Amino acid sequence: MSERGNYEAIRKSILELLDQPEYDDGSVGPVLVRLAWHSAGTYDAETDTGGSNGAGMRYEAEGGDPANAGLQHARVFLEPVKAAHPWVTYSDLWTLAGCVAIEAMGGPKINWLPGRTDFVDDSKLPPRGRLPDGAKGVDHVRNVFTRMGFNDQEIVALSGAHNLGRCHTDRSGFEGKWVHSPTRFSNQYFRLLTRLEWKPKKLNNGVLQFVHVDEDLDEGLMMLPTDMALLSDPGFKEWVLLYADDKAAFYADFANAFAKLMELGIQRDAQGKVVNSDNLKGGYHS
Ligand code: ZEM
Repeated sequence: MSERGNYEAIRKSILELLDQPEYDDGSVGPVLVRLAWHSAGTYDAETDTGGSNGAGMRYEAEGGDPANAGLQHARVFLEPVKAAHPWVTYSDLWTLAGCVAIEAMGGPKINWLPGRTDFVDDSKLPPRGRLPDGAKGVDHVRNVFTRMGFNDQEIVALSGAHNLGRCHTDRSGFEGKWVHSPTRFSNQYFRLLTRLEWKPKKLNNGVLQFVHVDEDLDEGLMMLPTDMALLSDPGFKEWVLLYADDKAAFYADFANAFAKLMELGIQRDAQGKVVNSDNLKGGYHS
């Protein structure tokens, strides 16, 4: 029997590559989550452009967006999975990898559905600059995520992904991790955001971030200006406070919001079959 359509086999292959002792904090999970998010986060609800369909990051127009710096590492890690299961589309692989990584790192189960296409529909290509800029503030964060179709509660829940991974000076200009255990999904990001004292610090490269200075630690923790923005707006702050206190609420809301993120721009019929992946006019195949 053909393996085509056996997404359990894909999940297994992804799980097997997550632990990489030489890479960052020992797992490629965080950067896979970021790949999934950036593949989908270009979506614009009004024009129905962008989103994970098409896996546009394979091409320079989207892959070369400075916001996507570093994500080539995530794509390279997934190449053996694609090679072992050539029938899976990149757009399904990247989104599924993010979900599998979240679950494997102790996060909630994400409802993920297959069916994305790798056909690139030129009329759906997102311009650069659709992804959020960590140096900005409240209005920017709200505008970018409202454009995708998210409300304040969903924006804050999604931001809890910064419990995972770290910033790399050579990718974004920011440096450091948000929590001490960056390969373990939890609500620690919200707890630290609300309970520690954060001070602005200008890095040698001129980039401004926020740090918690702890003399007992070799390495301090960090927050982006956009993370701090979640505290300075009442509409965001109420959710930050809730998620700091209520891990179960965070897990449930994160799972819903991340599943919704992975579905942006994907239209399905009542049976869950994608209806806008076939017969794309003017598309080309990888
Ligand atoms: Zn992030 N993110 N992000 N994010 N992100 C980084 C890293 C990671 C913003 C942002 O500028 C940055 C969401 C929202 C927002 C992850 C997941 C999700 C980095 C560091 C920056 C600068 C990149 C580097 O240097 O490698 C901004 C401004 C956001 C909204 C306002 C959402 C939503 C996410 C998923 C649901 C993850 C997992 C990482 C860690 C990546 C890694 O390589 O470790």
